[in-house]
Amino acid sequence: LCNTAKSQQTIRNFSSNRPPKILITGGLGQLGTACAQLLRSKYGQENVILSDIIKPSQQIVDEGPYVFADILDFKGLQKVVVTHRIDWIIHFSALLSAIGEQNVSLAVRVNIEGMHNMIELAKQYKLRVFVPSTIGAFGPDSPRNPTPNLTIQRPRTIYGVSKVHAELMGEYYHHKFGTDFRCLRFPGVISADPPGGGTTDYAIAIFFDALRKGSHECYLRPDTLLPMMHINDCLRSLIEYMTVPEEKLKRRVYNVTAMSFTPEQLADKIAKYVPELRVSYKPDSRQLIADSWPQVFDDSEARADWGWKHEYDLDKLVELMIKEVTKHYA
Ligand code: AKB
Repeated sequence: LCNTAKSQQTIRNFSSNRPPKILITGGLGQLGTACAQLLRSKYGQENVILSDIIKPSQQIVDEGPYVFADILDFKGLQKVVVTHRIDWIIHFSALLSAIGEQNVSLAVRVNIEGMHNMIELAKQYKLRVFVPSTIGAFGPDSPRNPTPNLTIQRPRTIYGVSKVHAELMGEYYHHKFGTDFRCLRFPGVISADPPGGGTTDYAIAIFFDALRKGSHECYLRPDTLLPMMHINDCLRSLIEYMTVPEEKLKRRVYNVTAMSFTPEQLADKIAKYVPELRVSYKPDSRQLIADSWPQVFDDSEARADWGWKHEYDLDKLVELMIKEVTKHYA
């Protein structure tokens, strides 16, 4: 057997002789489509169902199954799970930190009620469920450099509060009902598919601005140190974590990261490719959020328990982003 065939066989043997059927919620957000592409290459196109409440482009439909699913409609979700015989849910739907502050009641509905539906669904149908958490689940009382896996969590954004809630609900359902809840706390995720409404998003916008107009106005101070990772590492950590045998997991919620940098350090690296780059700094309300978040994220438990290892450091990340963002303008 070639390696791919061998690993396919391992996957099949691991989960009752067939690859898992996977539902991704919030599928048209920053992580959904790239995640679906990776999972489809591993488990087969038809086994990964992307969902959202947004009308998809033709390209999304051509790439594989896409369904309407409203995470606030429990019956609708049950129907999707039953009809498609879902085994795993990857629950991406959420309002991020900055946008959540602008619409707290919507964030409560999407991030908290949506999570209740997911965890209940996972319990009822015995699904493996992945919910991303974030560096935003920490707050000004947490140690910031480094921030360990287990420490004080008193976030000051509704996004952070909803993510601590998700972590606790998932752990509770795991202990009480044996639900296979898995959660990684991600740092800022850098991708050429723009996100929306985060505090770490300057680190994406700066690439687009640099290549399009040679200048960027940053809403954070130049010395704001935050943990970050490239989307390739983020999705690889997710997929590796989803396939770790249960007995290897010492906890259900792990910190993962790749690096930490400031806007100034990032701008210096980008200037190697765009020497004329000018960056000005005009901190706004997102500065307060960033100042309450971890500066350096300690992910040693993920590295020790299930072998997490990042691939992209700052130099590699900038090189790849310059390539990918350039393609957008080609
Ligand atoms: C945000 O900035 O809100 C997100 C995150 C770090 O969770 N990117």
